Amino acid sequence: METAPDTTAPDTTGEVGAEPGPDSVAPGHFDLVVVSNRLPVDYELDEDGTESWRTSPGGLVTALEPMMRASDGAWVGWPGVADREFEPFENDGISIVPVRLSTEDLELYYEGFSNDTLWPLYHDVIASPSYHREWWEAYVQVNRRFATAAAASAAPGATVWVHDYQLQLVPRMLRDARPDLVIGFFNHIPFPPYGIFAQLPWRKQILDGLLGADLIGFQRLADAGNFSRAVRRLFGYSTRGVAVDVPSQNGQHRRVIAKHFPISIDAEAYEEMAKRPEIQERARQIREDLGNPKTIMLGVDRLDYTKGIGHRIKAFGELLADGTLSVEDVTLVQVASPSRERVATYMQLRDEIELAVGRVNGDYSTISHTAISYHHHGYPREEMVALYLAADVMLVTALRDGMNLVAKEYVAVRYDGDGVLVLSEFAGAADELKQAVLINPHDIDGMKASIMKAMTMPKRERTRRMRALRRKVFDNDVATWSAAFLQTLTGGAAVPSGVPENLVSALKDISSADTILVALDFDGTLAPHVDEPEEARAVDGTRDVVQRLLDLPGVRVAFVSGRALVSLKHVAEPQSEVLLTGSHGIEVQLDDNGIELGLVPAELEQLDTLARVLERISGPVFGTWLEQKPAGLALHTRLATAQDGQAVQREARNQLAELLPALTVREGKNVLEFSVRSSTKGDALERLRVHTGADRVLYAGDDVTDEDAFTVLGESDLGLKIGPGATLAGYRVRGPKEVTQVLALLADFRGASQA
Ligand code: GDG
Repeated sequence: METAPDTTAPDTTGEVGAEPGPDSVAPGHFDLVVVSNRLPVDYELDEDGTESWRTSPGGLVTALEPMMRASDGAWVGWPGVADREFEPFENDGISIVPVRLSTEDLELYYEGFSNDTLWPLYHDVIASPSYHREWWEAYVQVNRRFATAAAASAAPGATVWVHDYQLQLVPRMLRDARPDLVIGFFNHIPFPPYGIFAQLPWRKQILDGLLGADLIGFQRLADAGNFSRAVRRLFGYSTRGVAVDVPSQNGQHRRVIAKHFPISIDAEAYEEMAKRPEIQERARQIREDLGNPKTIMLGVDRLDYTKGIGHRIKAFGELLADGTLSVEDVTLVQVASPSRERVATYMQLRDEIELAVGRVNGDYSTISHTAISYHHHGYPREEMVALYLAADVMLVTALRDGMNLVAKEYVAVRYDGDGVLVLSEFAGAADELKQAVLINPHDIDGMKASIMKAMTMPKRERTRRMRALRRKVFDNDVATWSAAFLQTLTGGAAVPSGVPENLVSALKDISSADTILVALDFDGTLAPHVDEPEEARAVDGTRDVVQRLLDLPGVRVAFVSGRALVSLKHVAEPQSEVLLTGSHGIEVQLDDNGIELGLVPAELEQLDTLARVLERISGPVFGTWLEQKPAGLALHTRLATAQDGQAVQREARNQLAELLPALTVREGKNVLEFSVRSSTKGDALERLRVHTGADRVLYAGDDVTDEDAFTVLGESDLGLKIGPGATLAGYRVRGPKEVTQVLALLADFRGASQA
């Protein structure tokens, strides 16, 4: 049973310590600011006392580097050494803004709250999360420090991209201090189902912290769903598809998008390394050093309990024990790179894994053949690539993993089209890499059978699967990932003119549907915005191209506007076959030409009550009058004295709040508008889809209210955003002129496909 949401506002962050807030700093001058716990550079101190900075070549840096350089970017984060203050500096074309962390911060905020509370909680409580109020307070304080550094770096109107679970409060802190910023957040780890998330004593503060962002990115569709559900349960905010409407103080809503953006790797760089002769030589060498077994299996993980290393060793040990595998034929290479070594659970895990490895090796290794070649080290990237090349079977058996980049790296390296990937369903990568051998790591017998399947898979099948996997990884590499995120977040600062190539292909594709509905917003989409709404007119050529579409069989055209229909008809002068919806879907004019409100009996009854109450209140007061509105009434007080006007409005509000609490009320200058129906362009579009029975829909719009329509589009529909700004639409053009070009192309393709 759903419990009633508790809608009391959370105490976002609490007043903790004397940390200066982000609102007390002056803006900086960077247009793009990335914020992550760790900087992309490590501080190093040589034995002879020389200090230096070494770039840590993570995927994120590779992905963001070109954009950071192009747009005057800064990176805010911790440089990896405690208790040291560093001035901002420039490294390889990127400005680096170091944030200081004390030894105590590391213990409480990082090892404690981040890695011993949030990490296990967000990974299905595989290990028990610890909850300590002291850790939480440190988390708040350190988040505030990151937010302050980001606020001090960001130029007015800049874009700030915050990364990962260590910094979930930063978006809200930043928004409160700097409402001018465009704020994105990406969660690299899973977001847990509500039943688990609800354990967190500070669950509301965390959600509220994240909702400070304009866009919250997750790895999987399921993660974004879990987040939206938590928001509904805890705050009662309305969510629709990927959109979350967060009430703001002025009675309006701020729209936050929570959507999945599966992260990836720099696939080409991995392939390029794999092709280097010295790395291929190294792969051969590894094989030889292992005694040239028939099959090399490989596991590469941070030594973490989420990675299922123990389950993997158990399955492998049992295959040796029951004689299915022989140590002469197979070796498992396990790289377990050191991780979080000061957290107790990780110390214990290391003991457990090394005990298990020791047991298997003790029982089955021979002098010439080691069952498990185990390495508790970090290796250079070149060595990892050589290992991937040498491995016939790659084992990724995570119990829960946001994405798992190792799986994608293995695929990128195998340009020879060989090698088999065994992949856990519980890794985010499984959503995309469906041609891997997918396993449930909890099912040891199932995993053993899958390992055998991988080992004995015929070459043809191996190649077929690997080819498909490679296409996936190369089509969505890390550059595509970051571009998609930033594009959704900012809409691209400037939208180029013309019709982009991918939109042309999408138009060609949609043109062959049996029936198409072309639904178009008017202001800003067909007509440029003007100061006087009644003077808006569609750009030249619109009428002709709409006529061309209307003349084609199986094509319906609709205008979907926020204007009242009377006004829409006045400015758009639509042909009679054009279907119309106005007032955000409250008014509808379909083929029968009559304006229809589609009010249900309960709404008609409310309308009656509304009219009665307003007439009674306003009737005796000079200078007030009522105006009929679609699905409601407006109470005008412009010609009454200020005192009378206010009294009438107050009385109307009070009585109606009691009698008809579900009414929508909009306040204008000397006017109060009451409506019995709240409707969106999404509702309008769904109505039109049913009416026309269209198989596929093209919807074009420029405004935030058009996002409601984009939300209801399906996979095979086409959403077209006009102009810049965050959007759910898959395509974008600059302005109304481009819209006529788009419609003309659609008419051309449709005409050609029908010919
Ligand atoms: C988190 C999420 C998500 C490992 N050992 C060595 C080494 N590695 C590299 C791998 C890979 C990376 O570290 C590990 O990435 P994963 O994705 O596998 O896992 P997490 O560290 O847990 O990362 C995860 C990721 O964030 C990104 O969003 O996919 O789900 O948990 O690149 O190659 N690299 C080198 N030597 C090693 O010994 N050079």
